[in-house]
Amino acid sequence: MFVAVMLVLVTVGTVLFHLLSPWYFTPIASNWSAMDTTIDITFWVTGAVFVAVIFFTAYCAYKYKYDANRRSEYEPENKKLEAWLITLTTLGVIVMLAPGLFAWNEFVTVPKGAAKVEVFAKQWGWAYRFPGADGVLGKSGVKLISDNNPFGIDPKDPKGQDDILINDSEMHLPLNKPVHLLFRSVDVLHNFFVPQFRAKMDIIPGTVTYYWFTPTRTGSFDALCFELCGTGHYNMRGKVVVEEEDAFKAWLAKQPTFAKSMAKAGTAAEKGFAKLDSELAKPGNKNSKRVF
Ligand SMILES: [Cu+2]
Repeated sequence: MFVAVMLVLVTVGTVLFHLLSPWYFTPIASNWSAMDTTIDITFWVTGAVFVAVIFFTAYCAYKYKYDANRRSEYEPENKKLEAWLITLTTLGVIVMLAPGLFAWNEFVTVPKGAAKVEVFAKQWGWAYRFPGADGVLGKSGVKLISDNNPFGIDPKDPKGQDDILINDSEMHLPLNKPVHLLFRSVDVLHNFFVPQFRAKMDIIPGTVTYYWFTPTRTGSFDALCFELCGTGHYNMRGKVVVEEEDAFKAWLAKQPTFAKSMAKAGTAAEKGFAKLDSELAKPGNKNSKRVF
């Protein structure tokens, strides 16, 4: 009897703890409430099975307690019980998996007109690229990456000239506008996750992965790398600031385009060379000429 009562109390306590606990998902800030719904359904199904199994165990502990006169029964097959168990298990699995398939279908179907933004992952930080006035991201490749061109954008592609580069872990997005995030990695596997957006995706070197979402409330949200990517993984933080469209546009207008950043890098290099040349020209300097 004691064991049966304890089992029931632990079960009731566990369910109450889940229902009354203050620790749950952080409040959502995107259109992906379907993610929460699928997880809630899983909680309901697994919760019901958990309660049923433990209550049945408690019932057996009480009903079949030790009795010196009782003979044990041997029943290796019970077709009726097996049919019930298989049917119920199948139903439970379908109820848990089917809603996820609908949510996934929506997740990988990007709505027309969603604004493209590239998320650029590297050990250990984030950078971002907006497509600029033409709405198209210029061609890029890891082989083109250099000190002056950290995003590896093809300088010969005219569509890349107006691309806006955010060489910083913080990016801004406009409120209530669908965004199509495209993910590139320079080195290893990463994963871009903003808990409030309920969306995450692996970032794989050599390919471009994506997801889309619509930010539904303003605020500043932490972006985490969700794939163990090396010793600096824990510190691979980003920030997404969701704000009204005007504030977003003002922020974007302050960011440099690819053409501008290349020109700036070029001028800086020229200045550097000029300084070097004057140093070399000083009397007594053994290296009379630079060789590059
Ligand atoms: Cu990472």
